[in-house]
Amino acid sequence: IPPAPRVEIIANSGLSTIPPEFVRTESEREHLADALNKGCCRVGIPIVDLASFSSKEGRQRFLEEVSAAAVEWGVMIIVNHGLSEELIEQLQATGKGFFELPVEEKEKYANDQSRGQIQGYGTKLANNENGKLEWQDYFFRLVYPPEKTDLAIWPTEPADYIATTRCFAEELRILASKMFSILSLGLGLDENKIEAELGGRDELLLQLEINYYPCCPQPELAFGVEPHTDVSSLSFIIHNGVPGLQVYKDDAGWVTAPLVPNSIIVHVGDSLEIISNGKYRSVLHRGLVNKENVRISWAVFCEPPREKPVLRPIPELVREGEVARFEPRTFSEHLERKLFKTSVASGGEKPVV
Ligand code: AKG
Repeated sequence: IPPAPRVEIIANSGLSTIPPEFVRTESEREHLADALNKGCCRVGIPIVDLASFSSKEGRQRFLEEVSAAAVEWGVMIIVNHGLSEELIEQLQATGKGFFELPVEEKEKYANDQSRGQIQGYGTKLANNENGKLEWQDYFFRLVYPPEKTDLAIWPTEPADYIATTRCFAEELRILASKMFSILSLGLGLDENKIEAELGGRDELLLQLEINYYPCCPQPELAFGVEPHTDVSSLSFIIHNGVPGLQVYKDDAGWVTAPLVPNSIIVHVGDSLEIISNGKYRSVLHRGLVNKENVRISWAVFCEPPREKPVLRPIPELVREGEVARFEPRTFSEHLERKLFKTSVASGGEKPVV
């Protein structure tokens, strides 16, 4: 099967209307034009300052704040996260540099989805019942732990791509552990509990996806990424300063993520929702595109290993009178369930898993 046509090529071909396979159904695109024009909403995604974790006085309040954000929103924006501004700028420059290479160069790193090989440069195939495509190309790679990465297939251009990505992955791994500790303490659990349930310090994997959303002549008809929840435990998002990410909140609808300098957006994913027995919610989110600016985002998915451990609600969190809301499953089984149950979530309806 030939790879799907690269969205970058379609976008640069000078079309003033987008091909029909990118045009979303009417129900999917309800209020999409409003969302594009509206900018920020009356309620905002919680912003939390990680510096408070090490301050004695503010610590308890901080734990409650983070926990509440994960309970009520399933997403938060973190500042003072420990990654230097310089490292993030380098990450952004190398990712942008890679996508500025000619398509033929990027094709050298193409994945082969027909053989189940999703690592590499690619364009998503239809992932929904209506066969619609997303206005996006991507580069997807396992980046941590270092001994499981295959540097031979990482880009050699830009020249510092590999060094920068490795350094970023090391730093992000430290941040992920810190977030797991905070989220464990916030539920009254032992500090190491959540990370241990997800496979432990040595087993968790970090997958980096660089999402490249070209300018779109009809942004009110398309999605950069359709509504979905992440299968990961936590996902960390950095972007190039172009708005587009929206998260769904029950009482507020779709909320646009604001631009907060030097911040990282953190999503709760399905794996954490399962082990927390639904206390932390896996956030439904989507990505919009626009006419004027290319949007790039770096999403790091922190995933448990495929076959072990079994993900199940942590017994201490299933309190008396409560039921376990999720059946035990391995990560691999969860992926399979989700594939079969992908529904056309549009007006904020969360796919059932
Ligand atoms: C994903 O990669 O799963 C995303 O949702 C990307 C979010 C974004 O581009 O901000």
